[in-house]
Amino acid sequence: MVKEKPESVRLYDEDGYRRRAACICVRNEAESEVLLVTSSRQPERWIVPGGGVEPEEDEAGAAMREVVEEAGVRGNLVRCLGVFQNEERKHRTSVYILLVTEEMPEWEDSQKIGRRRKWFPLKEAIEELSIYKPVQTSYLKMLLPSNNKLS
Ligand code: O81
Ligand code: MG
Repeated sequence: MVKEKPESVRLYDEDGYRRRAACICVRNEAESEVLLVTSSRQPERWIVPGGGVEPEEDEAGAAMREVVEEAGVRGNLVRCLGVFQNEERKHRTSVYILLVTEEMPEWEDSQKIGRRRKWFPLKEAIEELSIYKPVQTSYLKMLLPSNNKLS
């Protein structure tokens, strides 16, 4: 299903959920620091960069495009964490881990809307998101050592 919105096209899955993709940008292989960006609507709040999948791109491509636009970083996709549903907002986000290799000094959203980016220790990022973005909090928690060590 396709629906137009002023600046881009929104795509929906077969259940009517808007399709989104996002990257948890990590600074090193330990995945102990993550990059958050400021909210477009509430610039004092921090969020995981991501956004709507556009026509003729797949989820991984959308995730990498969104972090270039919103956070001004590039890197290598490490793995997909899964698809996370926001029941209240009716969207589903495919979430990837991106190991950052390049931080651009200026990027689309820094210039257009003054969006900022900042590295946070994982635990602090979880705290920042826990009030306003419970679904984003749930996927960041998957990076906690207690959740991803074998043994
Ligand atoms: O543009 C969120 C936007 C906002 C989201 C959604 C995000 O108007 P949109 O639907 O495109 O805005 O709204 P919901 O209701 O779909 O979740 O969340 P909210 O809670 O502020 O309404 O704003 P933010 O997380 O910044 O507070 O994110 P963005 O404007 O910062 O990107 O848009 P999106 O990320 O899904 O889509 P695009 O493709 O990035
Ligand atoms: Mg977005």
